[in-house]
Amino acid sequence: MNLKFVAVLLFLVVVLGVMFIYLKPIYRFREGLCDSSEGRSGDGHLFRSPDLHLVATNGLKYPQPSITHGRTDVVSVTPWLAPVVWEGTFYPVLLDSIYQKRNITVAATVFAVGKYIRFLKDFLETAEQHFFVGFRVKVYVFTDQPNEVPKVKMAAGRELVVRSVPNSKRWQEISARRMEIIQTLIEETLKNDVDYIFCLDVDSKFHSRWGTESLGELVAVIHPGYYKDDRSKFPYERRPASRAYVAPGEGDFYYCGGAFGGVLAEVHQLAQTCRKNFEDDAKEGIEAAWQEESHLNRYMWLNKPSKVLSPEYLWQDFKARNSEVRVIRFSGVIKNYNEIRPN
Ligand code: UD2
Repeated sequence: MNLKFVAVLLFLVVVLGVMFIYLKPIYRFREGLCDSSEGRSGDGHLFRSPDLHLVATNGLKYPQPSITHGRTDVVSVTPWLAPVVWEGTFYPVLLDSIYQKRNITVAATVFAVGKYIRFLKDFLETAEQHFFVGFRVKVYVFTDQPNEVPKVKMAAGRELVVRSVPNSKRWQEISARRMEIIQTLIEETLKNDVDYIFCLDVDSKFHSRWGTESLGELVAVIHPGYYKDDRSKFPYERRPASRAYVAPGEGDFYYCGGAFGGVLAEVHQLAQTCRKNFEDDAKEGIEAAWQEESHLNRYMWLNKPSKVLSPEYLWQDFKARNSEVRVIRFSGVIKNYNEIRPN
């Protein structure tokens, strides 16, 4: 072997060694990023590659924050810097550990008036399986038929409270009056007792985790019917005479009336404002296009939600699932409006 050959060989060994030491972590980093977009279960196991994991002081492993982490196929932050929660944008185990330390209580309200009582059993049973499992939960059912409320076994720390409300000849009235009842519930019962509240439609079922990732000061859910549309297509109230009016060119998302929430003070403010605007409109003979949903949309335009939930948090069973919707957490069941509504 001549000396020249040995020198070249040595040089190559050194270069390859340096490449191995410095490039391996980069390769693994990329590998981790690729893994991060696959194999999500919706229940906590987001990542397969252990290489990226940092060990927190409490022993939890979770991915290092990264601007490229998460989703690139959907909007995951608003222009006012509120997160838009999609599967893959959060780490449930970490979030749960943070809120467990705070020992929070979450309330849910649901109205089952007239024939809508038939939806209650599925709603309650699936909430037991998926809604804030492992946390203290109080579900408030408002109904005109308290004796018909199904007996659903609640886990330890979870409670069902049934309250009577009158029926009405108009479904619009039943739907819109929820704001008034939520306002009163917060004022008279929940203050000092509950940390967060979610107000949900009864004709719906949970299918997958709805948990701490949804918590925020003021939380709105993007309506599954309009999340791909331009704002000009949103069914906002368009008559300037209504207090729910949203002018052309205004509006961020079209939000659902069927799910919203947040801390008590924020939801109280929302419910009080929507109720007052709905009632003041009624005195002038106006009812917004989508009742309290229209008022909620006006409210959220003026008071930006601090957290926005993707349509995973209120899908509609009659819609085929789109590819960006990796998990359906809660969805409205198919119903025959003519048969169940009082008018
Ligand atoms: C949308 C909204 C709903 C509401 C409504 C406009 C979603 C998924 N739904 O749904 O929240 O904003 O537009 O008013 O965003 N209810 C009864 N008994 C009745 C009628 C209604 O209990 O006879 C309650 C029940 O909890 C129901 C809710 O009111 O889930 C809303 O009524 P809906 O489901 O008929 O309203 P819908 O499908 O038009």
